[in-house]
Amino acid sequence: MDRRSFLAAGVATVLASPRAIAQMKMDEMPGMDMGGHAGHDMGAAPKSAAMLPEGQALRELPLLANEANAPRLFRANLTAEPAMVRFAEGLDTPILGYNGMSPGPLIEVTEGDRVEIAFTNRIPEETSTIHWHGMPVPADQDGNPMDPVATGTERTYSFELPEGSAGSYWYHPHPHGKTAEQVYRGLAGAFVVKPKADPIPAEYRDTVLVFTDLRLAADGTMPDNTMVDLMNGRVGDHVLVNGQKNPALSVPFGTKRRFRFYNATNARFLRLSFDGAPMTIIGTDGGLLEAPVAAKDVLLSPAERLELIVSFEKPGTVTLNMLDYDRGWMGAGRPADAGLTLLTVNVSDTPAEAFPPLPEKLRPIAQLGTPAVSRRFVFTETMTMSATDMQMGFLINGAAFDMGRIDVVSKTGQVELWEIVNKADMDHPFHVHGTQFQVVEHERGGQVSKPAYLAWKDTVNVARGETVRLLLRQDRPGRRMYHCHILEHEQLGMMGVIDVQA
Ligand SMILES: [Cu+2]
Repeated sequence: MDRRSFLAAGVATVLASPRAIAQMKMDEMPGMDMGGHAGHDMGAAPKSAAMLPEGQALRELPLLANEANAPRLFRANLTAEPAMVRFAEGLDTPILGYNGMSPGPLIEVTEGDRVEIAFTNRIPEETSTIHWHGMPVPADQDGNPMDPVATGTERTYSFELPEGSAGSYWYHPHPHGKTAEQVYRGLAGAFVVKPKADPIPAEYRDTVLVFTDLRLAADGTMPDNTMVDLMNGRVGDHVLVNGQKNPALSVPFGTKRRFRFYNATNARFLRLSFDGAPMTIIGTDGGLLEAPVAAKDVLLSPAERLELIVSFEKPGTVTLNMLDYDRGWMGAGRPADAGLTLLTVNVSDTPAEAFPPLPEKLRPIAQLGTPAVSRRFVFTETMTMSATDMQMGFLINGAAFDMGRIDVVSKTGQVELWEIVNKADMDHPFHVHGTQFQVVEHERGGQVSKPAYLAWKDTVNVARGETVRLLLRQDRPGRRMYHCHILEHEQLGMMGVIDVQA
């Protein structure tokens, strides 16, 4: 049965029916292969009973300490390890943390720096890696699934960050078959590369907000992924900001604040707006735009980042809220996100000292030139069922990920046009390792539209039924991954390998 006829048979009804759920328990189904994790419950996750405290002062992410005593060198240790945290009163939650925390410590370096990070994997019985999402690092330093770090072992990642690479990157595990679980259990952190000369006035400060997603069972533990999670990507009960639910920030009125938004969730689409404070976009995944762009709301698909300036012009309460966004959903449990408040800003009636204006020009962005080759990547979803077996696939050009297969051979320094065609019923955020690309156009229903601004990005949402065209160049040789950043989709096959040859 193909996926469409399966949908026609009523996936929502099937998955919502307790009898069907019992019958479809995956561990009772021989041949079920959902990425190697047996025993998933077929139903939508039960709603969490846990109440999380709100309104605590927004915590600043602790900085990862630089242990080097030399200029232009950043040397530090990161350990992935089990930890215990208390999200809800009276409930201990086992998580995975970097240096015991989630999100992991904030890494802050300056373009031109050399980075050496010793990584220790203390996750029991699992391999892991650290992938430097979006960063221009050598392929063998990029934490690919082909380079696992075994439990109980250590390796050092080292790379140099070239001039012009300032941007809002992040780090997370990328081991084969375990990325989704290790990330939702807590492994993700922000990695900010600062420019040598920052055009944004220092008075605006620089506040990193890492959005993560949390689902807690009544006993405080994090439940395993369900069938619905595997189809849609895991969406929890709470969206956290720097590990807190709806924390509070206090500023004097007249404050202009620079925020870096990070969507570090497995699968949650964040359409966000400040109620009562204008937003201006100044940067994307790979750094600053050419000029500021005013925005009423912003959409961050999983793994995307934005830099924003928010003006708190009037005393009172300003909230950062989620708006509705329909990214396509299979089965029961579509999250009702519209109206959720992620952050509360208390704007006092004491006026701030005068803020210097935002510059009209931020930095030049050179357009990538005429492409030497064009490539086409078609996303499809498949679902097959028989009396004893059910298989789902998330495919690129008809194939599921195979670590031993090279899907694309490319050349360093060559500009390429990549056409990402989403023929599936869900949005899929597309990510390529090792470089930043420029989106050229979107096409949907025969309508072609240009992006609102030229920008460096490493992740772009490809809406269902949409085609996104982008220009890209890989400057370093080696094997690079490209994949959907709904991590459950990546796990179920929506990933490929590009071999960039020198
Ligand atoms: Cu996807």
